[in-house]
Amino acid sequence: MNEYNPDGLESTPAWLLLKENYADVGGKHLRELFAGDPDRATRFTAEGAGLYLDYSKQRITDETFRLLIQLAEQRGLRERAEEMFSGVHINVTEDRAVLHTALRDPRSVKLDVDGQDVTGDVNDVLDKMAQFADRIRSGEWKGHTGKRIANVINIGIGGSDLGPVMAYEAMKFYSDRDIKFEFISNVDGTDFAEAVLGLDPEETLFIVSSKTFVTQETMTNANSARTWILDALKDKSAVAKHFVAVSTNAELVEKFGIDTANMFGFWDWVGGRYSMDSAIGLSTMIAVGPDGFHEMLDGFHEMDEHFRTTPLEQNLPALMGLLGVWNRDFLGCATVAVLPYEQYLKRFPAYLQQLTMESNGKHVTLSGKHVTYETGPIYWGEPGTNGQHSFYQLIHQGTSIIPCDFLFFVEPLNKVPALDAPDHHDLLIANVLAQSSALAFGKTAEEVAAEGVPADVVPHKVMEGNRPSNTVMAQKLTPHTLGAMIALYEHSVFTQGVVWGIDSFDQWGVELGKIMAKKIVPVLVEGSDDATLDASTLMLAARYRDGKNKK
Ligand code: G6Q
Repeated sequence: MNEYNPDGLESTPAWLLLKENYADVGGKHLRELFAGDPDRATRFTAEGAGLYLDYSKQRITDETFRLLIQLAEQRGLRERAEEMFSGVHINVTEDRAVLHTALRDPRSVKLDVDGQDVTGDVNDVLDKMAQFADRIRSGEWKGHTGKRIANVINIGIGGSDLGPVMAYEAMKFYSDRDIKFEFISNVDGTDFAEAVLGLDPEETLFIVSSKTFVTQETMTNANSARTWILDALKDKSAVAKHFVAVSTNAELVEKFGIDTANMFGFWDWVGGRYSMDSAIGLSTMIAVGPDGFHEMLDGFHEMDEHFRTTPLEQNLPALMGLLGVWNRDFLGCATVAVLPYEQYLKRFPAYLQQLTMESNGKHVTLSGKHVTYETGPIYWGEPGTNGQHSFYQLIHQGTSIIPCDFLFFVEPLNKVPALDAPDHHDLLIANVLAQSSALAFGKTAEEVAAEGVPADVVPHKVMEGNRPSNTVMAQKLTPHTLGAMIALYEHSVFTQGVVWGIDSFDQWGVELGKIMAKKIVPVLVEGSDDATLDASTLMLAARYRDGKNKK
């Protein structure tokens, strides 16, 4: 294999040919593409790990498809993926391996990286988590006063929060309904106050989830939680019964007062946004049980294997990643809407925002050169059908093209009777199919006029169409399909990062704001001066202080 050149994208032969291809395809309408090639609805599909992808409504031809596959080959996607799976330090700026895939390897896999028995260590933690989860679920673990735990609260932020919240919501149907789950992330005290409102401290367990155990928001919330417990239970030794930690920092965990026997570890090769299937998923495991958690890991692993071994032409994450590059760099689409037609996936778009945008929101290549093309798009979305009654207007008739990912399941988890009315689920699916079709094919002025619409209103009712979308379909939302779906996006993000030549695994962009917040605290609290701060910030801080003093 040629050595990977992060800066070589624009001289890659397939990239140059894609430019020519865009000159031809860019002006074509999906109506025209389908009329000339109805078979594309069966040809532009792929299946793997229980997921079915229809990308026939993307604005591509066979030639575009062929060139995108060549692009992946010429950018060394396969080889880079092998490097990731085998523990090469592909997170270059932090000099770290990127091994979230090892979190879901079967026990039989042998993987030693940098002198560590990775699979062995992963399984030791999983076993320890399972024992603990069982003790909470069975009521064997008691609080300080002997009551069983009825409330589990995860305290964490970013990668130590979004995965656990999303997974809990997504698998609520399978969760233990006798335990109430809450998630505290924001340093805004309201988040804490509302989460503990009405809860009995004697029945509450806090999981402090922080890889570093220094994150300002998490440690502030953890301190409030300790105060809340101690105010009620009046005994320092209660902390050991009401707090456990998920972290890589045993020293600080101990200093906080948590028994390190109740600390669940992970490693620096698990990035925050890739950590929900590590010990960060402890709340998830308590909710769905060790079996449910392992079923989810199996789903992740099946997609990992699909990504690793399936030819690129049929490879779901590679295809989704490449189509994303096409839409971003050739069609010029700045955002992607993720639209799950599944209420339980209501936090999935928020989770994907971090996964995709923190990973691929980068402006330099691995070698530090400024990119001369667009990288990660903005991801956003809401569950269907709610979005249809708000922002879909802009997707249909606005001036920006917004590619959409529609997600849905054949079997509903809740069959709700609706006598004398069509079935909820049939209606839900009719809506998702209607939306992707309307977006692709639209409605011409002639079609609108033929309905007797007055001439002056016709332009307002024209739907231009030609809005691209993917549709991802699975039989049923289970822990397994959830795992496969998350891995699908993880590897699609990876694919794009390889094409763009960027480091998808660092996040330097979030650091500066954190450092500045620390500097601003004394200005607000003590009124101290800081000549390094800008005039606007100092004015706002002064006004805040005045307001505080007026209370
Ligand atoms: C994710 C990021 C970030 C991180 C949080 C929490 O990839 O690294 O979102 O997860 O800043 O960090 P801690 O787990 O260290 O508290």
